[in-house]
Amino acid sequence: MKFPDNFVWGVATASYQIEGAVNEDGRGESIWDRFSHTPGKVLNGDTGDVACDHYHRYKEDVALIKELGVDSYRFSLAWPRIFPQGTGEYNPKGMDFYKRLVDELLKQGIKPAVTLYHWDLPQALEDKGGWLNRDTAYYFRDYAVKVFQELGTSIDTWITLNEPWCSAFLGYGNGHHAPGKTSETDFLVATHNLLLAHGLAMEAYRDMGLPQKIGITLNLSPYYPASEKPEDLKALQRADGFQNRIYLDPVFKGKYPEDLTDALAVIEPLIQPGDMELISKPIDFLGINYYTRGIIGADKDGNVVHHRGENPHTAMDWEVYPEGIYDLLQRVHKDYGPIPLQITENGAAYEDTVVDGKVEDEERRSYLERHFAQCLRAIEDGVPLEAYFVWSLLDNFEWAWGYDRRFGIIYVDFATQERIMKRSALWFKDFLRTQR
Ligand code: IFM
Repeated sequence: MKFPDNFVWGVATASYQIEGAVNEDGRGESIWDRFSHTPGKVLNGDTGDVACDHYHRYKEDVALIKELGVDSYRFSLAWPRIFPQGTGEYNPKGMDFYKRLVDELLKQGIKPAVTLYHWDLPQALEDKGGWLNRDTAYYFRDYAVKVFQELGTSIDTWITLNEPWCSAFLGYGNGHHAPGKTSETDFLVATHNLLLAHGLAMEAYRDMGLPQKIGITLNLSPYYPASEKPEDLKALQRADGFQNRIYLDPVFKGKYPEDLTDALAVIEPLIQPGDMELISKPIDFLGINYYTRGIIGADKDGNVVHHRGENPHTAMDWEVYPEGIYDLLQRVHKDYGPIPLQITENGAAYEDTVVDGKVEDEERRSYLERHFAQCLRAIEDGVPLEAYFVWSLLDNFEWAWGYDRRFGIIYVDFATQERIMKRSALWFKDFLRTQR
């Protein structure tokens, strides 16, 4: 496999999943602190209180990133470190942590790719309605402006939101994630406010005239029909609408999908003049997080049913389907391009064990290799894919699964905080050498 010379290789993480230090240097409470400390919400009662202790060990972690030989490191900022109440008083000490991290990355020649929002909303804003409150979008814009001012041109790539579907649906629709609300209507309200937040940050960024790339990251899934029966095809269209097009269409076309009539009935009254223009402000690239495909059919009442694929599944019970990343890239390119694309997350959880100080994670290594091959195939077939980030650098706090699901290419012993490069990391390192 030989990727283009200017292709960007990276590894990715997110603030709440790795930082720990939740009470240090003036950080405010986030919805994930509150949620993870609520009994029954997270497997084994795990919390992000310590996580990978990255807040204190960031230099060691940057050294590992350097050793891998990647070009870029994608991480997110914890909004409540910077504005402990979400709005109002700024906390320079919180920002200083990210300045130290960015300095260290630049010192090591690694390009910082920063996500502004990877789910850790300040709890104080949730207390005012969170993403159900339109004001949150404006608070997000103010937070983004402060970050742009403080970190400015030292950042290579900006990402406004990570996976708004997860924030909206898992957070407000089915309640699996913080803040744990369960309402279909709320999912849609949150969707619009999140997209508005993205649009407002985009506008502010362009107004500031900053030269670096900025985009949004969506978790997209290629969907395949369980059969060619009309009812299955109809279910497929609906599933694709609620997972993919409900974010892609507003961002690229400035409108919500017309076939989702029940969703539109909720969203349309929320749209204020100018909203859709903001949401569809041109982005420099689209970030795509890909993990698996969906096989969709209908039940006897026409409801969407997810079928199980025949290939091996990961520890998340997600089917390994590398061709899906190719199909997805082609589809986005065809339906929404031309637009540069980045795979901002791809990876797999497996039950890793340490034997004689080593972690032989052949399944993860093979998962990565097979997905790389499909990415290269997409590039060769004309898709403007410019970057790929492995999820994740480190084993970390996997949200409602706590520390039970390991996605890292670097093993973390959470009792001692020892890091061990797994076989997949060593292979990735060798692979990167062949690309130089
Ligand atoms: O760990 C998450 C990440 O925070 C967002 N994308 C999916 C990953 C695996 O579930």
